[in-house]
Amino acid sequence: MLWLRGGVLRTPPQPHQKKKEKAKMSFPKNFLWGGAIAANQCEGAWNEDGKGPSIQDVMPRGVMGPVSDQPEASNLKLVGIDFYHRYEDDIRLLAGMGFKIFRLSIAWSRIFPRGDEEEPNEAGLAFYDKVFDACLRYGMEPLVTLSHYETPLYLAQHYDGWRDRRLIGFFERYCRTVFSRYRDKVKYWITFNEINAIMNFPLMGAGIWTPKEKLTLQDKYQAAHHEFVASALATKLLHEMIPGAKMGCMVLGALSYPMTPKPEDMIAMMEADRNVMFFSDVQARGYYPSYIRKRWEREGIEIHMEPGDEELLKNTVDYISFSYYMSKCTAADCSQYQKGAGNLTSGVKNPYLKESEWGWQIDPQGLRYTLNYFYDRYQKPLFVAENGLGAVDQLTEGPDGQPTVQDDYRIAYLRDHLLEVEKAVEDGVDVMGYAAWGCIDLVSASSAQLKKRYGFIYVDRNDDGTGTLARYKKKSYDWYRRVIETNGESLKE
Ligand code: BGP
Repeated sequence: MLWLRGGVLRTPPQPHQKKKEKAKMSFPKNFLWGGAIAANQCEGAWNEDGKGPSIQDVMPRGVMGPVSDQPEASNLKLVGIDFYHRYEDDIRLLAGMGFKIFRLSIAWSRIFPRGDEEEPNEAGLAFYDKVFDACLRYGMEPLVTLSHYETPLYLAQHYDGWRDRRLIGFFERYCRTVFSRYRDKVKYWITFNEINAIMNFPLMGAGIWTPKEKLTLQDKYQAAHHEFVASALATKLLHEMIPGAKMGCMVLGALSYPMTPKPEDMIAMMEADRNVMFFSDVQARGYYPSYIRKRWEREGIEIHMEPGDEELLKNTVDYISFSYYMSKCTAADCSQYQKGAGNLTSGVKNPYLKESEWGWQIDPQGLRYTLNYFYDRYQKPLFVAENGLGAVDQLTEGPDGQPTVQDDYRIAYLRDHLLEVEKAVEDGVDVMGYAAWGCIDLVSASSAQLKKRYGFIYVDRNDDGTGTLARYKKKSYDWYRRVIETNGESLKE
């Protein structure tokens, strides 16, 4: 029998021509497997070797609570997990899983304690020399975030953070200093962690000291403009100073689904997603999109730009990175639905998803969707800079008599998400790599808790500040080691 398809006569598919069962996983050979941390959530040593305080040192309750007048002992970040003194052992442990990449941040106030000095703090620079050397010795590429929610406190209190244009110059000096110092050690960089966080959490996102209730949209977009210019300048500098090095932007990637197929819910979704994509649009395309210019016009927002700003913005990033923990739902009228919790953002609860102990809805397929969404929009390489499950872990005795955690729930979460990353690769998306968030337990950014654990490595420290700080491998440690060793093949087991 002959089939007519597309005007051409064809023979029907024979049994042996049926779609083959896929034999191999599609992760590229050089896929950057690894994990991620941030300085303020794990280093501790908040005032050692000349470090100045950062905004985190006065945020004892994360974004959930008020700031304190000065660093106070109850703030778990002041000690963190003591990475500052234990980095060598921690890096060795992480390397034991075969990490190819280790995302970490430089605490800006270790290098420039106030932020506006002319000269850097040599002890701070020397610390990161040792950290990067250790990474390279153990075969891991460091991927460095220049600003991960840790604006120097002085810049927040005396300049109102990124609302002041002078921060562009201070950031430029900081970038020049670290690019020149680490030119032979660091190839991968990110400018601002979750740059879109400025809209909901202006202090954490952009070091803005003015209480957020007093800020107008104009204020926030103006501060974002300064960050965009600074980011473009950093990208330009990096390309000039370290040929071949790659700069990425980083956004909090929580995209929305429409609550119903009603056209007005679709429009609400489009608008919600633009609030996220606006930030990568500017950094990846190099100009302000028409939808935001129209919005500004409608709302009477006028962004002050200096001559040369728009030209500078054309220095676009080499890759797009994002954090992914959850998706959310939206509707034209959200009031009739139950509100969901979320990572620095929230929407309407999706009735089809389960959630973590902190109410974040778990949606592995949303990661495949997000990867495709970003790639369709930019056709630039993507890096999953954060993903993971914050959970309460119980320490038990392992088969070898050592303390451990049977964290099958974490393994299931990560496996499900990684399988979706693989599907995205199979969809044709260029995914450079994947960093599991909080690969070693650390202090939570939103709630400043330690019991919200993400790691493959357990750190014995509790919310009341007790604990020996000893490190123990969880069950997920060996699981992830095998995933990396087999370049993802073991995910099928
Ligand atoms: C992102 C931040 C991280 C991190 C993570 C998990 O928003 O970039 O710093 O902490 O979320 O969030 P949390 O620590 O609140 O669980």
